[in-house]
Amino acid sequence: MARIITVAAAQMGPIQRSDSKASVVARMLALMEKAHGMGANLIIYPELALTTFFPRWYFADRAEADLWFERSMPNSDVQPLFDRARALQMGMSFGYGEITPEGRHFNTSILVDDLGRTVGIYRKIHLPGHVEHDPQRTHQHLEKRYFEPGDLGFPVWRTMGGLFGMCICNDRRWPETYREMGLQGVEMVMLGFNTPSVNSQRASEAIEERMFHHRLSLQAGAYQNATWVVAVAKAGMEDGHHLMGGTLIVDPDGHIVAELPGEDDGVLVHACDLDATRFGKQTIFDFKRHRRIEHYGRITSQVGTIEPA
Ligand code: CDV
Repeated sequence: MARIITVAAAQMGPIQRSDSKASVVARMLALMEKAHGMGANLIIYPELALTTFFPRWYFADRAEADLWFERSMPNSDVQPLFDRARALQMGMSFGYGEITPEGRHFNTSILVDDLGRTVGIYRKIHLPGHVEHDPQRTHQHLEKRYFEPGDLGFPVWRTMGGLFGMCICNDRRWPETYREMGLQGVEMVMLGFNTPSVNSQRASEAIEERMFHHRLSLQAGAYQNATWVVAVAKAGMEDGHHLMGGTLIVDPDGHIVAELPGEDDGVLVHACDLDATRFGKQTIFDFKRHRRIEHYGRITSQVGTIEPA
């Protein structure tokens, strides 16, 4: 029997530094209405969906960046999203900068179920970039300055009739991300991303190459863990810096089943059968039968490469 969740990957075009949060929320609401009209019961927005990708801006005084962060979730700015999603009985996930009551900073995504209840949050673990201003780069990527690595691991939640997990942008390039969730039986991994179309340390790298690595990572993660993967871009020319698109949905066999062209606000909807994860999980990636953890010690005991003498 099929267990269908009709998912909407809600790509967002650029958000300029000068854009108000109200205007961004209005755009997200318009995407939600469109997704509902297309039959979706879960909508996923990008990483840092409420603001421009602010880690490209260097503030000598770190606290000046705090204006980009949310001190509570939900809050009055985003309440219309929560209200409308609940009225439409639509689950929802989006990314935002989080400041905790203790003043800690995270790059976070929230998952809300179709009854409007917060299921959980995920805090980005693989933070790319650097801490200090780097004049060698074509542009700054200061995630390591503004966020600390997530402290919640990679949780998977049983909700909305399935097993759901989240990761954020650079996390998608790391096999450990998917395997941590795969070991909890994940059936759908949701992620948002802001990926510059230029490699700040290798200007010759073509956007096609960056798109190739994006697809490769998502497809491998889906196949090797027999899970759906839904990846949602913030795209286009943002504050003079270009972010690539590539919003897409991968099935549990690793095939891209839907992909959104363009770099504007747009919705990609696909009916995902969560039971399609069964075959892979019960055969070639039946972890219980086939994993050989006695040979995997380095994966958790060692960070960098140690070459043999
Ligand atoms: N927001 C990101 O995590 N971006 C990275 C870039 C810097 C490579 C990414 O993995 O897409």
